[in-house]
Amino acid sequence: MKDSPQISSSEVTPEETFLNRRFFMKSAIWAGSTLATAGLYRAFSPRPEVANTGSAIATVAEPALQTALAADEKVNSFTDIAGYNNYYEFSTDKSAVAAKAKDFVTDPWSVQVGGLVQKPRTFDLADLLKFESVERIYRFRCVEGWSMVIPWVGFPLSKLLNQVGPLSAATHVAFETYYDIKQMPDSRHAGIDLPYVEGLRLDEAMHPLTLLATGLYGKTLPNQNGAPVRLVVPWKYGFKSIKSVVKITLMDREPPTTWSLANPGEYGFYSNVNPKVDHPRWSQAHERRIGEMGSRPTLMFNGYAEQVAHMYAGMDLSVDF
Ligand SMILES: Nc1nc2c(c(=O)[nH]1)N[C@H]1C(S)=C(S)[C@@H](COP(=O)(O)O)O[C@H]1N2
Ligand SMILES: [Mo]
Repeated sequence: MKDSPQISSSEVTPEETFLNRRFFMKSAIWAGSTLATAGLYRAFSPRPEVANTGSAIATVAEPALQTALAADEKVNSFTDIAGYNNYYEFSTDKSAVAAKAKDFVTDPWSVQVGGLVQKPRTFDLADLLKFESVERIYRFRCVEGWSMVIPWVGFPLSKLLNQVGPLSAATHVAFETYYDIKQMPDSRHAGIDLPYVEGLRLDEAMHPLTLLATGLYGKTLPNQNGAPVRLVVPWKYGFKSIKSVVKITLMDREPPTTWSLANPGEYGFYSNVNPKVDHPRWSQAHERRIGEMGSRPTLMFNGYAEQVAHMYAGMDLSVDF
């Protein structure tokens, strides 16, 4: 998992390439030779015409893991991912978020990590970008009933937590989003208390699937997707994946979370994707994949049951929802 530096996918192409690469990765012949495959991508794939001006982020290859995680599903386009957003600080209108977040200042940036840790520390943007980046194609399921497949770039949250050293008393991790009414004037209509806060149990936070994302499609994260750094927890409803994180605090109890504060009857702390536990106002059995007609069944833990179900053994998921 720690071997060859990989040509960033963004130097190659978007969508087509991700699909091609996944095809190649399944074939042992190509899995070992990223440079060779990158050459082929150039030869076979047209240049992208996406409006992603972010700078490229170098990633390391982790072919075995990626083939296991990547759904055999089409990756959503950059336009879908960066044009249909929930980021209430900027707007409650999904198609308006990108424009309203256009001038959001994400550099300089710092993330304060503290609470029950051995070595509290503030990470600035450069520190965060020093973590070895990987590319992960994850399904992403919003509690509202839509979903996408997103090629994230980032690093496991566990790597950052290991640097600060959680104390043995720590059981949970709290996260907080940046908040500034001057930069986020429409937040007065958000209808939720801000700053946006979220939380995980420590074992969920340390799980290898849990990422801090700094990019997507091989480039810097667009502001509307939570630049410069956001959480991604692919087996939970999208609102757990808190954007533009400025604070991470290790705690000895369950931290408050924005949507359960707003409506505890509708949104729980765990919020694991579960087709058998309906939202009080709608079914969660199916989802609409953005870019597709019709609907598809929602999978238990969003399709990551094999990796995460053990963490919830013995729990009644309709009670601890
Ligand atoms: N700070 C903050 N984080 C947030 C939100 C938000 O409004 N504010 N929306 C959440 C919800 S409901 C979803 S579905 C995802 C959307 O992420 P995306 O726009 O990158 O698809 O972000 C989550 N993180
Ligand atoms: Mo969501």
